[in-house]
Amino acid sequence: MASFRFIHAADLHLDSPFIGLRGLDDGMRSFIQDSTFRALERLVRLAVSEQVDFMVISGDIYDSSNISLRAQLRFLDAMESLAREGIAVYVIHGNHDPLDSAKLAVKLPPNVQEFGAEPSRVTAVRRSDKREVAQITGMSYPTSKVTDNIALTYPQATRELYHIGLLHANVDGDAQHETYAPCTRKDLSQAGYHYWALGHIHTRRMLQESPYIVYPGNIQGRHIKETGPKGCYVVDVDEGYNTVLSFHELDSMRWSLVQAPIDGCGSVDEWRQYLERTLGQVAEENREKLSLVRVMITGRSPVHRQLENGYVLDELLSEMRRREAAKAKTQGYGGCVWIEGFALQSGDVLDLDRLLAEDSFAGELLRLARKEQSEQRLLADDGIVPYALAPLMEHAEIRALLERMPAEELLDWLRRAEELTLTLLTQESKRGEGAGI
Ligand SMILES: [Mn+2]
Repeated sequence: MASFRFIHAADLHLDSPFIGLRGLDDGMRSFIQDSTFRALERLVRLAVSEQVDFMVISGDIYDSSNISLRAQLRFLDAMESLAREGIAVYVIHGNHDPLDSAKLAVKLPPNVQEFGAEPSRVTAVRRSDKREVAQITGMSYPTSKVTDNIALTYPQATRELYHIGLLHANVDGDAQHETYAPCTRKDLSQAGYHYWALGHIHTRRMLQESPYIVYPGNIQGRHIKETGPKGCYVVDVDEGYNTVLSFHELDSMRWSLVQAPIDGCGSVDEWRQYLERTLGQVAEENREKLSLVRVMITGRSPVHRQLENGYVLDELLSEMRRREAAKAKTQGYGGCVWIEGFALQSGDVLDLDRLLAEDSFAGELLRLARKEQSEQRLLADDGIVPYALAPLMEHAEIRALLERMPAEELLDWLRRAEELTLTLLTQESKRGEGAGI
């Protein structure tokens, strides 16, 4: 047995299109557009500087089955750089880049081993002395939709060498991702491998340590649901097969949710100053990166009424973006903060506890809204949301949009509706009192 080191990366999603980002100037757009390529370059540099023996990539190298030539050529470049260093790369393809994808045949250098549509096994060697160190088993998706438990078709481990399984799959049914190649940790443990190098789930996750079952996450976040540091694992295996993982960041721009409560703010400008300070801290913490943030506006104060009025936030957004774009032109994208959007979840000043206990129409409404704000209720046939959406569901295009809408967005609507109705109702009763009714 001999010690060795490898990199486990997955879900590169090269040339991801970043659709749906609005208000970008050309410079910012191309910086964002190139982010997956920059992460790939960093991955190559890391492999060289860490002197790894080989690299495994667990699927979704490319972003779509209609693979761009640009993405293929960049990947080719990266693989050639690794070839010059004598670093072998073992690759499987996933649901985004299955074997039947339309791509031009760019021939990869011989240091790259791509697995086919059936599980197969190859032996990896240590770079320095060519000693055999690991058995690598993997298979690629033949088509984009693989719904069988393919993990069960992987051959059992032999007694020789360290066993690594490359698998693009949804392990233990993560509801946030498509359930391709569904399997359980138990299925994987039974194969007798030492390390399952997974891909597909974009959130970094160590599912188990004995054997290791690991999602490294993608190498560059692509939207607001992919927050936090993104990168890959460098894995060290010693003579006794003791395995140590260390995570390395590869992203050059980072998504995050930023809370900006309005509690205690007497004016929009007071809140704006508070927001500027908060974003200043984000910039400070990410001086080498572009930060892409969604500002969550929470809390209660009279400022809510002004923010609810649309144009205030629209204008603030475009001004803050304009300023950051100008800053980027002079000092680069490191330390810039781009607001992806505002999420208005705040409310006017209301005594909710009193209202909840009150025997009034507003009280009854609040109790009903609270009851509906659970995901089970949201999806229940007799819930208020299906009832309220029924007229819209008759329109085919709107129905298609609504059916794709995540539950959290529907909950957001419900909260906004609750807030608006309560504000109107309580204003109404205040006016009533004033008029002596
Ligand atoms: Mn993926």
